[in-house]
Amino acid sequence: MGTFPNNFIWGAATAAYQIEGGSRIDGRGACIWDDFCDGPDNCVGATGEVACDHYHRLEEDIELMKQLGLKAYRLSASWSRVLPDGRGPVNQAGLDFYDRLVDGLKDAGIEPLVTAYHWDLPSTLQKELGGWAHADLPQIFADYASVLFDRLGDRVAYWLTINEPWCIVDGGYFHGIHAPGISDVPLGYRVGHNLLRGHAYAAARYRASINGTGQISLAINGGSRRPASDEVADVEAAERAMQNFAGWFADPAHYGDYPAVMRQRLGDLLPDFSTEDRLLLTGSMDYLALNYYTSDVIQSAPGNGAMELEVVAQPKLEHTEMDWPIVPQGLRRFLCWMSKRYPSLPVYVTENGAAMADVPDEAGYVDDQDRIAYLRDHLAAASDAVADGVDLRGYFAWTLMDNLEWSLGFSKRFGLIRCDFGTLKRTIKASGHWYANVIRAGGLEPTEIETGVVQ
Ligand code: IFM
Repeated sequence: MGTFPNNFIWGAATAAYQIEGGSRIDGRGACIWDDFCDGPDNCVGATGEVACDHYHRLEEDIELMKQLGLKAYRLSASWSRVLPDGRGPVNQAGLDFYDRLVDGLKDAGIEPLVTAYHWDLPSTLQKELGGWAHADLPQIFADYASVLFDRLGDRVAYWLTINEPWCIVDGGYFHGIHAPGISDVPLGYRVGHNLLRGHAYAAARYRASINGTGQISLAINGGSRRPASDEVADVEAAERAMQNFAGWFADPAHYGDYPAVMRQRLGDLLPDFSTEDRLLLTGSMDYLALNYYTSDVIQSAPGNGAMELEVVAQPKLEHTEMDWPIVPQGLRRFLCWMSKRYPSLPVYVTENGAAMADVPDEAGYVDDQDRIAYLRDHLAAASDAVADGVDLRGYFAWTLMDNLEWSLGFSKRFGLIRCDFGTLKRTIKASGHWYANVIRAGGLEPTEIETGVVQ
């Protein structure tokens, strides 16, 4: 088993809507998740109005990051906190919050990685323009991102434009289970297209800006797609599934267009990029930012959808509270597949973690050995990928603290730190202490690797 390179960046990640709260104060405008969670059946009764109240507790939270020994922290900015209507005048109080956060992190020796858009579109843009379906959204997004680059870019060296465009389309536009709650497949592909254009425009603006000396990318969620058998049809179906999943967004952001198999099979559902858009997209990722939770097994299924495949259940594997099979070696395969298809880009795992059925003791302490096992086995798989030649430079655990898991409200806990949503008290879990040791040691102890399972 391999180890991790020197200067490996050990981090943890969060997102604005999931932790900040303070949704109606200091000039913040509403976002589509505020609206979505107002719908009685959408977020199991939860809203982001308070969440972890990070907006009022950022000093305390940075102190906790220091206790974990984090080298980096991935945060996202709330667009409607910075620009309440999505465009127009800047809300200085909102921008000041991120300025203080970045300063606090730098003072603590923690490298900030800032995501400009983690799903919380300003409501006004949804109501007035129809959100990301509108052809002008990419430019409006780039204008917003530039406000962040100008104000924070002197201290922030790592940027992500957009988090998980696949999830935005799949949850928000194919299945209607995420904001804005629409089920319209052709519209979803248009939205995906505009997300890619928005990423490209923002990346170009960053690189042209005075602060544009760092690295910028977009976070792609994915996993491996293993064939159910050695049959050629299954092997080809699994490869199609990979290209249709991670390749959907990574191919355009690296090569300037969708994978050929998507063009062939989806036809008119995929809009064309203009020549200018292709040029801006090509090479628009300075690094691969990969979010990983689980992997699928795929078999060929002639006639089943455009991709003619189906997912085979993996009942023998343990599942997390999200009902996602636990497949550590899928991370290794995913990292290898991505770095082969998009060579010469450094790789960061920008999210990885597990929702578990945490049971706190009376003091709020959680002895989450199941989460430790998940993280340990995934880190072992990541170190295998390093040994395979993947240029892996960092890993961000999802997530720093329990938070609002979107339409599942506060019912799913992924945190290294427990947040009591009644009192807002934070308590570092066993997994947080364990991760602090990993960071201190620069990797897993050999004895821990030996206990890892292989899937
Ligand atoms: O909580 C989410 C995060 O916002 C995006 N990636 C997946 C996580 C777990 O579902």
